[in-house]
Amino acid sequence: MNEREAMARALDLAWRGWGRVQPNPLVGAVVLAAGEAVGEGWHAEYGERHAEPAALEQAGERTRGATLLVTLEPCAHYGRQPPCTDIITTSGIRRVVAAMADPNPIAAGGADRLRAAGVEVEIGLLGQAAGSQNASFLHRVRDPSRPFVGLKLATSLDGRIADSEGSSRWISGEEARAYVHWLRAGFDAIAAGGRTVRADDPSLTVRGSLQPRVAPRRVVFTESADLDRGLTVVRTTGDTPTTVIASTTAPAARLRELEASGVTVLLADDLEAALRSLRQAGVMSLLVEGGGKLAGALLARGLVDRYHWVQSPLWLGEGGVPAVSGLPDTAIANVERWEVAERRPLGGDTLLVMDRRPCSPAW
Ligand code: AOF
Ligand code: ZN
Repeated sequence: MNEREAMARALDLAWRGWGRVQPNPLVGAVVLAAGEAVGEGWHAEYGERHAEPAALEQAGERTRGATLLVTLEPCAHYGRQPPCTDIITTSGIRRVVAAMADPNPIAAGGADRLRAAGVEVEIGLLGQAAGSQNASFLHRVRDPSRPFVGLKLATSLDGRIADSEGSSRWISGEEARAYVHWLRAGFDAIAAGGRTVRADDPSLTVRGSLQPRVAPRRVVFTESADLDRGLTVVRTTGDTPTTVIASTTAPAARLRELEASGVTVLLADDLEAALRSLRQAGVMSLLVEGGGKLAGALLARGLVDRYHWVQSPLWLGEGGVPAVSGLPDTAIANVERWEVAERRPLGGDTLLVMDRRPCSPAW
């Protein structure tokens, strides 16, 4: 195994923390000695042991003179965990390769500390992939104005999210649904627009094999606050908290009724203000699952960072509900092209993950 392969393995290991470590980063580490991976580690649980000491412990005595590959620059601070730099320098590791620098100012500086202790350090191997994997963490550190916003839509080949009768159930297959539950587990909140909630009565909960450390809260964007008390997201707010974002002009009686049901109400007159209040309320990442109006409004304002598109092999026709509505026309000469982060089959469906901007890592 060479260093690049070991870093690719470290990136794979880091995914094991998905759903368990946010808002902290996904981190994986591999100890490479004489071309062999002798230790593997990952950050498994928020606030608990970092990836580096986990990999070093597995390598035992074989850390002497070995190389440590890690997806993020080792931390140099006392947080919930002691500094990884100290553990690395006493382990006998000779060389550290990090995929990206730590953008977190409190923990950064690890590379310099290691170099001062005589360890060789290189930063940047598979940096783009590491930045993409930790897009939400990078966003949290760099942009305090709103959460990282993911948009997930399952559409027909003709770009519809529901048939002409408004039914959106079962567009995608079993594997795509399992993916969505896995995806939800890694976000702080799952959102939908009021129309979708009224039409589909979704539960917006995580029901896959991955149990998130904290169940994402549900968020409904509805200017009118017109949500019946019998709707699942309202009825079950005691189990999984629901936040309703309504306009300041929404009827006060409706707002009181929702609050009496245990729902948190936030008032905002535009999407930017709505996202700002969510961030202030501790939502670092938000997964929006439709409908087409909310998706279009967010996209039109440049408020979507990543698009998870599940494309299903069927046609729904002219009367079907468009996946995205209200996007302003753009001439081809002026379009912004999105960056493909991932594409793969999900059973008979196809997943495409795209970023509005490349997630440039920090170094
Ligand atoms: C992690 N897991 O494997 C690494 C991290 O509060 P602490 O001590 O857990 O420190 C969190 C910071 O440490 C985090 O924001 C990141 O900058 C750095 N590295 N964090 O949670 C890890 N290596
Ligand atoms: Zn650390």
